[in-house]
Amino acid sequence: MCVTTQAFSPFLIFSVCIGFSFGLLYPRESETRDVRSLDGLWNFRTDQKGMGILQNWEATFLSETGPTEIMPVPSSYNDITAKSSVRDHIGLVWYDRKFFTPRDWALEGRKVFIRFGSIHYYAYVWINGVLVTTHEGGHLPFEEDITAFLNFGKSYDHITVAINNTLTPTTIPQGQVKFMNDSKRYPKGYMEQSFNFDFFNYAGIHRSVLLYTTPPVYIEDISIFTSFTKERGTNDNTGIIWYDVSVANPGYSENSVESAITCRINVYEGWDLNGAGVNTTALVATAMGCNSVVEIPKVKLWWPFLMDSNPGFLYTLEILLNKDGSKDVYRMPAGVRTIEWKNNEFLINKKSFYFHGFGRHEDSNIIGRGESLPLAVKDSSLINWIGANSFRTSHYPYSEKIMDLADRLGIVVIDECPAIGINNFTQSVLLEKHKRIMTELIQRDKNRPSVVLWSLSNEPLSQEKGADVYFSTLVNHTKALDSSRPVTFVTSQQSSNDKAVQFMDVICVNRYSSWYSDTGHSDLIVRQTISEMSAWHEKFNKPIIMSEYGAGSISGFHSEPSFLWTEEYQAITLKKHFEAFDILRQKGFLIGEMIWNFADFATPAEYFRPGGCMKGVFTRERKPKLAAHITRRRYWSLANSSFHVPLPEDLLI
Ligand code: BDP
Repeated sequence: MCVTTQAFSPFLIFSVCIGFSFGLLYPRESETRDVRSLDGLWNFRTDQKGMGILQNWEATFLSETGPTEIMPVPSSYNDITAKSSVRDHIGLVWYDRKFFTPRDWALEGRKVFIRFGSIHYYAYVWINGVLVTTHEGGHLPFEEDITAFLNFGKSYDHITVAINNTLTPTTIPQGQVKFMNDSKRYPKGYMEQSFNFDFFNYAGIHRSVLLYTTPPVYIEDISIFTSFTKERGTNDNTGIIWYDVSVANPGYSENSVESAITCRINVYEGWDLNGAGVNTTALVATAMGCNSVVEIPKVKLWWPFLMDSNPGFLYTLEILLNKDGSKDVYRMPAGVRTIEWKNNEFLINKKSFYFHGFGRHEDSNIIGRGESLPLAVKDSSLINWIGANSFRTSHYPYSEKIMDLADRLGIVVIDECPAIGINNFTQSVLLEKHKRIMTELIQRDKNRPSVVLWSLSNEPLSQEKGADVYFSTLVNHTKALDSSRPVTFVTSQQSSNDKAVQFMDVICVNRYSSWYSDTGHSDLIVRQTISEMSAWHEKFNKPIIMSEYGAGSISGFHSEPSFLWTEEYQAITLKKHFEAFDILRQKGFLIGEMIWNFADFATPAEYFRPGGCMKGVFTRERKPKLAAHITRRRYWSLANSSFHVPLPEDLLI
């Protein structure tokens, strides 16, 4: 949908495009919807050379096809067992389990969907032996209407999922499988998988598997766009939410009499993190129509953490759909905020916002990239402790649970697509896939107040032939879906040779001064950082975020004078960058600094990495290194000087 906001409000004039014709709303219970989880212990087995497909393993229970293991869902499968053959498996793996579908789910023309939060990388899904859907690409949800395949209270249902983790030059991210043909050195059929990234290629059913129901005519999608305007003669603001509800199956009628579809929107103060009901006394605004605007008097704005004493304020948007006898109710969180960007500034709610945060990974011991609520909450709490106001979902979209916490806590997010290290830009198949994944990402996260910037890719070979056409096409595609947010990608090239930065709204640069170049020479960091960032700004006149910098340290390694891999060397590296950033901020175009990385994370077996990438300011177990304390001082001091936030009393440094 493209709306000209002037049509709804006399105070604002600009047009913005939001919305899609298909939907993937997060499954939430309501008076008209049920949700059931299929998380739990599934059966699992690896498959050699696609035998399972040839032998139709989906037609029977997996345990009847050969030996199986017990596999928790959600989780990466790699680190769950004690077998390297599971950890390092390349190719297909299989999962199955039984479940029960209630009899009353068959009543009143209801529909039943199955929804996967993320499967990495390629998924096939069978219900009772019938292939119901396939999906390519990890980190994003997909769903299917499976009403026609279920047994509804008669007997159990059986679900089988096969997953292929193989990455190729036309997957996103890319990878290569190499067959080793030298029979003196390798057994027959030996293969190795390599990629253009350093994190472990965890695979499996990474996020929750949910069954949910809808009425026959149902709310398929909602797009919102928010703004606010001063109330005349007061210090208050009126919040404005433009919304667009798309309705699925609108032609359905119980008694074959055509009747109109009506939508009513109620806005309540506050949001229950489980989306379970509302406090009716907190109703603040209401509107009629499936595509309209609702205005909130004396609005409470969504503010980033540390910019306001009440960050992350959310309203509940309640959508009531009525068609004939069929009703549907869906509730979602909504934060009212604006974003703007200029050549030297980023503004949230018309105030200058400076990103100070991290690149992260979804990564931890045992569960790999599996979704974990305790971990998501622990990480949010450490982000809070350290005084970060933002993170980048490096190098793929994060789970909806992490994103929900960011919305609720006011943590600002740069939302990144899984296209890391991509190259070979003349393949249209890659571009088409990349566009589809951006569509799916925007579809999932378009309504989140925390998301302020789309990142198309991390460190593509953007100096290569074709990168200009490729990235300008992607920018146009992204802006056609959402013109309300700026677009970037993260470059590791030089300002002199990069072909894609010219199309971006914000420049994000990764640089490892004194680590990957001039290793050990931390005395060069200030000079090099200032001259490089200034060169980018001089050439492109756009705002810059230093999106990665840092050094590896092994927790417990110390030396004075500092030396590579010690906690002191990592701390000095960060401190020297802070010095450079202060000078660059005076020059007026640096809008953010993000340390690589929040926590240590797993990598493939590499002789130059001591058991993982050790650039975390926290260990993989989330214990603070010296760098965490240095960063904590820095980040709280930034909040103190910009917004008079008091420094924590327990700062150690
Ligand atoms: C950067 C990559 C990041 C790596 C980092 C490193 O963007 O994914 O983890 O290098 O090598 O270039 O530590």
